[in-house]
This record gives sequence, structure tokens and C-alpha cells, in this order.
Amino acid sequence: MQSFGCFLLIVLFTSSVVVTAQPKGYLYDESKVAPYELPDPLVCLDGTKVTDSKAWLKKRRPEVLRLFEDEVYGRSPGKPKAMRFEVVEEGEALGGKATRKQVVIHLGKGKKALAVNLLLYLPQKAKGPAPGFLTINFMGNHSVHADPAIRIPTSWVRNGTGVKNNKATADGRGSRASRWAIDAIIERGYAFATVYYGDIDPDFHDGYENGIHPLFPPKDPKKRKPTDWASIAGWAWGLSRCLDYLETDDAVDAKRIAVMGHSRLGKTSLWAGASDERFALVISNNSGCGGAALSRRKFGETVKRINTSFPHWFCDNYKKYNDKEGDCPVDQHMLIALSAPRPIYVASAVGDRWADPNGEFLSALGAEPVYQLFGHKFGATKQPPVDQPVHGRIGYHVRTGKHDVTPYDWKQYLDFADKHLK
Ligand code: GTR
Repeated sequence: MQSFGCFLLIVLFTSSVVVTAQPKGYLYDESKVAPYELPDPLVCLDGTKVTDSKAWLKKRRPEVLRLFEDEVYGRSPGKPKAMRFEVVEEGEALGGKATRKQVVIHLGKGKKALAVNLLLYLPQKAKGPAPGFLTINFMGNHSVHADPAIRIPTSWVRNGTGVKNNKATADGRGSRASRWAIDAIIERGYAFATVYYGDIDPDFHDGYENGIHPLFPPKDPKKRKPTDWASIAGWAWGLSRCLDYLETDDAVDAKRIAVMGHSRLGKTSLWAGASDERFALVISNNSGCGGAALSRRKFGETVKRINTSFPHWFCDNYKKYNDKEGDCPVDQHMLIALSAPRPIYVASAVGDRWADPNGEFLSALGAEPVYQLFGHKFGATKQPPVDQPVHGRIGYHVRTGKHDVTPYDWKQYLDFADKHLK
């Protein structure tokens, strides 16, 4: 493994740090990050150095993608034959500013067949097919807006506001609206699409019996291989199926779709963008360990901890790197690099130390050499101060506040999309 330099930065935050509850017994002190070496994204497995974009695309990118499949997220199937789209509802929304469309993506056959619900708001003022944001949510499509016409999921939902015995109810309408700047998105001429992740794969470990895994390809969950896909890959694959639908909808320009997710779903949006090059722009909001943050820093959440708390998120091979991050042939800067040359945005929150904000930044920085092969720049060499975004081909900000998605985050994503998608 080649040395890629060690990024050891001590970041002094001048603004007040909002400290949220962070699990005890983990590293939160930048000065205690042990020196580490990152694998060089530009050195191939046979030791040759990548010096141009052609060699990256032809040789090194497929190699890195395969390493992430085999060692981190698992191998997913391709576009399935057993898939059909059904528009189940359409109407005027948001006080006449948007058209709402609800589409069911039917996947698979038999008693395990899935119905994945996609909610779309289309800007009425659009003069042609609109660019848009495809997002993935935690609590059901009805949680993103109080709009009473949004269908309520019938699949498993985590207990919380408006959810009883893992069943969503109308009480959850709009419960997560603060995370989705739908009015601002429509106002700027973008379509907003969202899918509920539990429709694709319920987020608990059941040995891959439920959700998408038993369907494609149908096989005995007991005979899984260590490289088989797990839940993050399942959710990302579901986002690709949503994009398959968007490609059929004339109101949307499927060549200008940004994929966005928060936290575990930020890990998901990064993997969706890496594994499906049709996504024109990729956004990771507070994705942390197994997302944008460098694993080798072991700052906040670690590989061992995530594999222990969430054994169903990553492929079984990833467990080899519990306490052995340095043995992994990839680190997360190479995940960011897989989106090159497409624009990518990594967002952190200063109070979200569990997700290692500086590690998220350093990962974006570590991907820059790949962007440079295409003549693109990041524009930052060290983590920018709080609330001072950098918008190159790679975008980054660390905002005031905690682990969340806020109107500030969306303002940045919209500005970044205006720059790259319009
Ligand atoms: C935490 C987990 C993080 C992050 C977060 C979330 O418990 O440790 O990696 O994914 O959940 O998704 O909300």
C-alpha cells in the first residue's frame, strides 16, 4: 500500500460548539487521532499509477468499485425484469405551486413481492422536464410534509412519532417536515422525490428474510456469501429503481437528478451515486462512519461499533476490519472518488462528533486527486470554518448545530445544484 500522506489537522472551532449526546468510550479529541496512512486512490492493485482520466475510468475505477462491493457494501443485482410502475395518485399540491404524483414501484413476484412508494412534487412553473432531488426518508413519505393526500406506508416503520407497533398512522403526517425544504426546492424549479427506506428493506436484522434481499436473485438466506449485499446496498439499489421510474416520467429530466440522504441514508446516497453513474449529483448529509468519514481515523463511531450495532448494514466481509481499519484496501475518500467527475457534496454538523466532521472533510479532500484528473477542483485544503461552505466540483460545509438536516443544508444543496445542474 502506498503512502497517501497523513492528514492530521487540528481544527479549532471558534463558534460555540453544540455538543449532542455522543456515546462514551470513543475518541472525540483531534489531538489523539493516531497517525494513519490512506490507500492511494490513484495506485492500481498491480502497482501502476493512474495519471489520466481514461486510466481512472477504464482500469482503476472498476477496481475500486469492486473493492467496495466485496469488502464494504456487498454486491447488488442489476435492474430486475420483475418491475413495473403504477401511478396511483396525482393532484395539485403546495397551494398550486406543484403537482403531486404518487407511484408504486412493484418489485418481484409471489408472496414476498414489494410495493415501494415514490412521492413526487413537480414544479408547476417548469417549462420543460425539471431537474430534481431524489431523497430517501426514515419515517414514511407522509412524514416529509403535512399534505393529507400523501399515502401512509403499510410496511414496517420504527416506533416514534405517529407510529404504533411498527405501523405508521396519520399522526405522523409532517413529523419530519423540518428536514425537507420542499417549498424552497419547488420554488427554485426542481422536482422533489422521496422514497421510504423501510419499503425497500426494514431496518432490523432478520437474516435477510424480509425486504428486497430474498427477491433478487431469489436464494436461500442461509447460503449467503460474505460479499452478498446487505441493507445499505439494498436501499441504494432501491434508489436506482426510483431513477428507473424517473427516466419514464416526461415531467422530469432524469439526466439531472441529485441523490440525497441523511445519516445511514447519507451512507446510502453515497453508495447509490458510486454504484449508479446515472445520478448526476450526489449529496451526503452527516453520513459519518461507513459514509463520508475516514474509517482509519477511528474518531467517533468505529467500524467495529457500526458492525456490532447494525450487523445488517454492510456485507459480512466488512466485519474483517473491526479494529483493523488499516487492513481494508479502501477508505471512504475512495467512495467519494467513485462519483468523479460528477459534482458531490459532503455536509457535516459541528455538534455531530459521532460522525467525525473533520474525517468527512478529509475524505472529500482525499478524493480531490481523482477530480483533478478531470480538471476539477475542490477549493479547500483544510476544513473551512463553521458555516462557511466551499462549492467547487466537490462541495463541503460544516454548519452550526447537531446531527440533522436543516434549511441551511438545503440552501447549500440548492446553490450547488444551481451551479452544476442548470
Ligand atoms: C447511528 C449510527 C450512525 C448513523 C445514525 C443514523 O446510531 O451510529 O452511523 O447512521 O445512527 O442513521 O441516524
